[in-house]
Amino acid sequence: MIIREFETILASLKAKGAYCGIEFNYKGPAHLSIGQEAAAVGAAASLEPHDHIFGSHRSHGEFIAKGLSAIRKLPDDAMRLIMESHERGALLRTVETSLQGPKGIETAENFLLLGLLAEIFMRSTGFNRGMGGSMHAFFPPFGTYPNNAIVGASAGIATGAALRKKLAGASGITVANAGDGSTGCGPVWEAMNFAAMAQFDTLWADAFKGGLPVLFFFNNNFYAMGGQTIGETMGWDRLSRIGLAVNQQAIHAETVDGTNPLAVADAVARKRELLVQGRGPALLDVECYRSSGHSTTDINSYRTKDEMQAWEQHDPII
Ligand SMILES: Cc1ncc(C[n+]2csc(CCOP(=O)(O)OP(=O)(O)O)c2C)c(N)n1
Repeated sequence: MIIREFETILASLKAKGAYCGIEFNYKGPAHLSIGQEAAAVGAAASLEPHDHIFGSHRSHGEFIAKGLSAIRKLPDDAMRLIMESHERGALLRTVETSLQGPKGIETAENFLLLGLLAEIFMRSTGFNRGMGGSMHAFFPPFGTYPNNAIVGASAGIATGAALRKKLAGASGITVANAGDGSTGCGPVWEAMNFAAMAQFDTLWADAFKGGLPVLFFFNNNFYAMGGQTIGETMGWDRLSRIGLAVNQQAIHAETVDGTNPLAVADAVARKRELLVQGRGPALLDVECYRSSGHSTTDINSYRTKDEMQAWEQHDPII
C-alpha cells in the first residue's frame, strides 16, 4: 500500500500538478507499476539485504519493497550507520528535521521514501544526488542496484553480478527484474545461457561448481508498451516455457500468480534455495497486471475497458 500511494503521488503530480493540495511540477518520467505491487512485495519478502536486485524502467515498487524488507531485516545499529554515513547524514538530517513523526523504524522508512522521491525529483538529497532519477535510482546498502532504462539490460548485469558473487565466494543471489517484453531482446537470452553454461558443472573447480545464482524475474503484465506479448509480439504462449530452451532443468522455470504476494514470496523462497545450493539459474514468470498506463501519457488505446475492469477484481491491494 506504501508503493501504491507513492506512485499515486507521482500520477497525481503528472496529471494535475498537485497532490493533496501540494503543487509541484514534476517534469521527469514516471513508469508506474500500479496493479503490480504484489510481485515486488512478494519477492522482497523472501530476499535478504545482501541479495542484489537490478531493475528496469518500471522499478519504483521493487526499490521500495526491497528497501522496506532490508529495513526490517537489518539490525538497528547497522541501519543507523547506513543512514548516518550516506552523504554524511544529509538525507537523515532532512528526514529528522523536515518530517515529524514517530522515531524508530519510521525514520528508516522515511529515509527510504524521501531518498527515492527526492531522487525521482532530481534533488541533491536524493539517493544518487538526483543524477539517476526515476529510471536509474539505486542504494547498495539495501541491495538495490541501479534500475535501467534499457529493456532487458538487467539480465546481463545481474548475471555478471552473480558471477562476481560466485568468484568472490559472496553469499546471496542476484535478481534480474524485467518485463515480459524483454524476452524479445537478445541480451536476455545471452544472459540466461551464460548463467546456465554446462562448464560451471563439468569443468570448474569444486569450490566454484554450479550454475550462477541469478533469478530471472519477469514481471509479466502481458504488454510491452502497446504490444501484447502472447499472440502478438512473442512466439511463446506461456513465458515460463522459454526455460526449456536453456538447459535440461528448464532453469527451474515456473509461472506464478503475481497478484498474490504470498504466492510470489513462496516461489522466490524456493528458487532462492536452489540458487544458494549452486543449482541456478532460475526463472519466474510472474503474471500481474499494470492498471496504470505504460507511462503517464498513455491513453490505453490498445486495450479494452472490459479487460481493465476484469483485472480490477485481482487488484493485489483488495
Ligand atoms: C532496448 C530497448 N528497446 C526499446 C525500448 C523502448 N521501451 C521502453 S519500455 C518498453 C516496453 C517494455 O516492455 P516490458 O519489458 O514488458 O516491460 P513493461 O513496460 O511492461 O513493464 C520499450 C519497448 C527501450 N527502452 N530499450
